[in-house]
This record gives sequence, structure tokens and C-alpha cells, in this order.
Amino acid sequence: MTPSSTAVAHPNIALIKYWGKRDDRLILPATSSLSLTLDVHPTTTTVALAEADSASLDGAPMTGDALERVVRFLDLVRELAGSEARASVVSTNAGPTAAGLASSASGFAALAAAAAHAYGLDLDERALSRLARRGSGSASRSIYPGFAQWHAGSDDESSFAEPVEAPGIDAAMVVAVVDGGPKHVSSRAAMRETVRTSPFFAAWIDSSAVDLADLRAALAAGDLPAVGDVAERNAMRMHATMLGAEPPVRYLSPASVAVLDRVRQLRAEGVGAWATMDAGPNVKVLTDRADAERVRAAVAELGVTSSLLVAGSGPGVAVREGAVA
Ligand code: 2P0
Repeated sequence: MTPSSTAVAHPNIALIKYWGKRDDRLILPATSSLSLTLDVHPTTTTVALAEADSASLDGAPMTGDALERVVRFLDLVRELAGSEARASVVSTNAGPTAAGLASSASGFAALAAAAAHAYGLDLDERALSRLARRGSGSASRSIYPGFAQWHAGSDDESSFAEPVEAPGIDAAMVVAVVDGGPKHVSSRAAMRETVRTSPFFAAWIDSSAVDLADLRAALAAGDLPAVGDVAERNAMRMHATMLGAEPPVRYLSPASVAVLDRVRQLRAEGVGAWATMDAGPNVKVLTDRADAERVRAAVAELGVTSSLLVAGSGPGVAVREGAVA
């Protein structure tokens, strides 16, 4: 029996988006971002020290670039731990992978926590957030439950996430999957091309700072309608910025637009519902938990979704020790 460390982490959906890096190697973002960790689609990852590095995802061995990314991440952990030991990584995603549903956030948050534990590192949450960031930027936020802000920072030390209080807000996200397949362009590549070629990128950075300040004020005030308005406008501005790239990066599909229209109509009917979208055609609808079932039913009626579920605020990353045969 080999000692092993298992961690469970949940995806997060940004209300203020991370789109663009200032440093590709250290994964330092151009702007700060703020998200809600969900209680669905966890990733469970087990790390055990082994003769050689290996990784599997959902039962299939990882190869090529995906494996390389895991090994590079283990190298970082080994550097921190002063260890040369190799490791086996076994990971399962309860949700779809690379479909714009934050699988890399839950994936690298779980890997960071499990690997840190397996290599005997005693990291506090801030250090764990910084480590997860090196795997995938958005993973820095999945260390925490509920709302979390990733501070852009100015260097490796100052770029980490921390929890944000939102008294009186009982938010839900209706996750409307219109296409569960892998995205056509990875968010990493799309982000890089947006930074490099979109003439709107400078405006994105400026407006993102205003959106973040407005969102923080709305969360502190427990004002869900204000939170929703800011989140929807920030998501649309992120997509506008990438549509300005050369060639354009377009994740919106006709089905996405149908859901966006229905959300706007719900508001006209007096239901608090606000849309956000990530690097894929799927739409997440922010609403009060009390309205979530009504929102879900309204989106279902469109007949454009392959899955539709209601998520609530989820937990931070958790580690458990064990043994693998
Ligand atoms: C976000 N996304 O804030 C934004 C909004 C997608 C759209 O973070 O290159 O997988 O690994 O740091 O974290 C997706 O980007 O990118 C993402 P890397 P990541 O949630």
C-alpha cells in the first residue's frame, strides 16, 4: 500500500472575468477577477508518490500536452518541497472537461491540494491559491468556498485569491449546457490572441477595474440585482473584447443567444436573472436561489439545452489522506 492524498475541488464561475495575462510563465493576470465557487461538478484527484510520473483523467491515461502540463506542475511542487520523487495522479471530473465549465479550475485546485499534501508541504490557503494559479489561473479561486477575488498582484507573491463576504446573498447559478463538447479554441490560446491582437484590450482592462469596484460594492450591500447587472455587462465586455481579436474569437452560438434573450425577457417579467458566459457557448444564469427553479424551467422551454442544472454556492478545496493499493 502506498500512502496517497486525495483532494476534492469544485469549479467556479467568474462574475468579473479573468481574460488576458501579463506574464504567461507565472500566470499573472492583466486584471483581478471575482467568482462564485459552485456545488456541482467536482474534480477528485489522488496523488501518490511513485516510480515515474503518470496521470489519468476519467480512467484514460493522459498523454501529450495535457500530461506535460501536469508534469510541469508536479515539477513546481517538487521544487517547493525539495523533492525529486515522481508521482502518479489519478483524476476524475464529475462534469464535462474543457467545455467552458471551469474543469481546469477544479482540476488544478484539486491537483495543487493533493500534490502539496502528498509531498509534505504545509501550505496555508493563500500559498495554495498561488500554487494552483501556476496550473491554471482560475484555479486560484477554487481554493475557497463561495465568492472569491483573485488579486492580479504585481508578482508571484502578490497574485492570489481570497474569500469575499456577501451578506444576505443566497445566489444560485442555472448552468445551461447548449454544447457539452470540448471548446474549439482553448481559453489559454484565445486569451493570448486577444491580448496580442484585439484593439479593445486596453479598454477591457480599464472597464474591468470599474466593474470590479461596482461588484464589490454590490456584494457588500447584499444587492443581488446590482451584482447581476455588473456580472452580465462584464461577461458581454469580455466577449466583445475577444470578438475584436484577429481572427475573431467567438464562443457564442445561436443557442447561447437564445438563452441570453430569454434571460433578458425574464427580467422584463420581473424575475431577477442575469447571464454570464465563459470560454464556450454555455450560459450560466445567476439568480436568487428562491427563483432558480422558475429560471431553470423558463430556459428548459427553449429546447436548446442538453443539460440544465441548478448550482448553489459550493465549498472550498478539501483534502483527505488514504492509501492506494
Ligand atoms: C474566468 N476563464 O475568469 C475566465 C473567463 C474563461 C473565461 O479563467 O491559461 O483555464 O490556465 O490560466 O484559468 C479560463 O482560463 O486559463 C478562465 P489559464 P484558465 O473564469
